[in-house]
Amino acid sequence: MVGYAFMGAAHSQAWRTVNRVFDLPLHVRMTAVCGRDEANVAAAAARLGWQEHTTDWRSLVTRDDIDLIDVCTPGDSHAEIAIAALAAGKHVLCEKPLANTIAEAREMAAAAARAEANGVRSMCGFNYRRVPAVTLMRRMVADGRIGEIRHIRAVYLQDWITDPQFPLVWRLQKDKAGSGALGDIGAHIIDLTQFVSGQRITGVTALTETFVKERPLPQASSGLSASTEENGGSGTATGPVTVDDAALFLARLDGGAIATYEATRFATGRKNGLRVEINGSRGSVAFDFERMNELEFYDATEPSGEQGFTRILVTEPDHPYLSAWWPPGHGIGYEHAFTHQARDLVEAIATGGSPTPSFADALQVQLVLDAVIRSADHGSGWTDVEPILA
Ligand code: SOE
Repeated sequence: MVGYAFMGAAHSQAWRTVNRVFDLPLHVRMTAVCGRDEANVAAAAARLGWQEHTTDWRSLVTRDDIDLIDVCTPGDSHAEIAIAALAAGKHVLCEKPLANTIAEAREMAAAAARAEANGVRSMCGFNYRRVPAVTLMRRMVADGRIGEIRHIRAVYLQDWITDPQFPLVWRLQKDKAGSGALGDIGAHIIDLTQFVSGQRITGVTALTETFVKERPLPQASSGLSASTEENGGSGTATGPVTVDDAALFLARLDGGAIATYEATRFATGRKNGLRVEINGSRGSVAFDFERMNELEFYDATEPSGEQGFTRILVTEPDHPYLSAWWPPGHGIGYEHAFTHQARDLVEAIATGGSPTPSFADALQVQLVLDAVIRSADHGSGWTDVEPILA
């Protein structure tokens, strides 16, 4: 694994757990973790359960005793690491968004397609697909339970940078992150809604905003937390925020649905408010991450007078992934989606399956992000999503 902050910790938890919960044909050995700082990566290896640590990711991709590289770094290094790993015949799991630019994402998808022909698998880490309620939502939509899809309404709301004194961490720098709320959390709802609806976004009209344009430089940061103080002194230097704080857009999808999307880190009081509602000709489904063990379902074919949103408790052995966990009615949490992701990837590697979302799927999300940015840059004009086969 390369990188060990928030996502690295979540992925490590998954790798530690996956064989203890799921019966899989392969056993995961957590061989080595890589980071830039020797002391910090050594501590991370001990804390997260990796056998070795290194500061040189290139040494990992050429090792014979390593089969899979898990890329948990900021977006600016995804392409280089993932392409080198694929070329060396290693399976790759890469965090989202796939890359910082369309050019990089295209190169990564091409590298993945070449490697796939040699039995090498790759997957992009859109973890929310593997929340059981979301997987169930997709199944119900595919089974026609809500009929023809008309509306998709998706928001991803956080508030961790509302304080203007919150430092300029890498997620607020375009050269490191590619974009702001759009790529970090907007990418999740783009992927999730396309996954659940089975439709793809073809065009958008968008608006982005950066509310706080200058922030204190961080002295130390890890994951989503950072400090502006070092050795007891307070940092005074500031730097420009080069990404969006919020991104809103309308979209059309290829199956006829129309959609609204909102991604922001300025929704005061909303911590991880990912909510998706889909309205169809026969009913509706709605998911809210803050109630992640539930799915709301409205069946418009029920007799009138008996209709109403039903709360399905997605905690039963019949539900996706859940027979491996706790007895009926005992819920799961954020980290489980990562374990399910690890499970699906390991199984695909073992059985020769094609894991999803593939790098090509993640490239398509990247093309939507790019259309949103182009639309916002041109006064919200209607902008087509570039076709995947350019
Ligand atoms: C920060 O906004 C973040 O950690 C994202 O990077 C993750 O993808 C999301 O799952 C939670 O929030």
